[in-house]
Amino acid sequence: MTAVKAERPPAPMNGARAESVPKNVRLFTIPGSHPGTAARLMLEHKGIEHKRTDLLPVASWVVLRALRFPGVRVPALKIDGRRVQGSRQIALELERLVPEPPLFPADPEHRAAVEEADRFGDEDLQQTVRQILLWMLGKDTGPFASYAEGSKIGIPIGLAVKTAGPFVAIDARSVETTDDNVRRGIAKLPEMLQRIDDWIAAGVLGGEQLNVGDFQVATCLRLAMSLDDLRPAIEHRPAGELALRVVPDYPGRTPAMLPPAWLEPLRSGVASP
Ligand SMILES: N[C@@H](CCC(=O)N[C@@H](CS)C(=O)NCC(=O)O)C(=O)O
Repeated sequence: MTAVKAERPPAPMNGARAESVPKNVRLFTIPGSHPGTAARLMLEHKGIEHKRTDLLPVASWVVLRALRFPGVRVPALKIDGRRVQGSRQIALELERLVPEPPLFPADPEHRAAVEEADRFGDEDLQQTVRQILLWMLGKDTGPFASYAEGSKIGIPIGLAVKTAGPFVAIDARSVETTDDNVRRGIAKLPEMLQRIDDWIAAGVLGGEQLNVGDFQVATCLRLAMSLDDLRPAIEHRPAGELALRVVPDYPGRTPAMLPPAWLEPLRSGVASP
């Protein structure tokens, strides 16, 4: 576990809000974690200066328990002494502590739609992309190094990659990464991408003012776009454009290795540039 440099908020805070802005904030994440990236972007959106600790998969379970977090998953946030875990819970807590700029729209109908996009990202899309990545890392841990770019994990990255096999296997099992689930997840992607495109067309996502749904969904898409097998089906459609807008830089790249038959359902879903 190694602390990395403090993340700088993008914009200065006005005097009125500065009083209530949390001061002692640390985000615990894992290199390449999509909800971890969502939590970081939400902190930046709120202008909350924070430090970040990058943990290695599975080793993170022990560290988070030792730090008295209730669960073992990242993102986990220590914020002025409180412990908040999970990307959706973190969003709600940030909104409570620092209401402006908002993560949730004020209009109730708009808010309900954004909350549904947030739920969809957290419960459906996140898991689908996680299982696909872990399946691929199970075949070859080499690409893990690229996701750790810019992270400080406390041991040389080459060593982490060499010893990653059993950890990836445990992690993959913990989220039910099986051939069947991965194949089914890929088959569901065209419908999921269409749902995101529809939200963008309806102004639920991709508006001028980014919201919690944008952060939740775009980070999943960016992780999916780091997979050479999936990127062509995403990058040229509104969902892909949103992902690049919300998360211009996302480390990591995994070469194509999924069985071509599993990718068949994506063929018809490839939007023309
Ligand atoms: N839906 C949860 C998911 C949390 C989750 O599963 N995080 C993964 C990283 S993306 C994790 O902690 N994995 C533990 C590990 O890899 O050891 C959220 O958004 O907070």
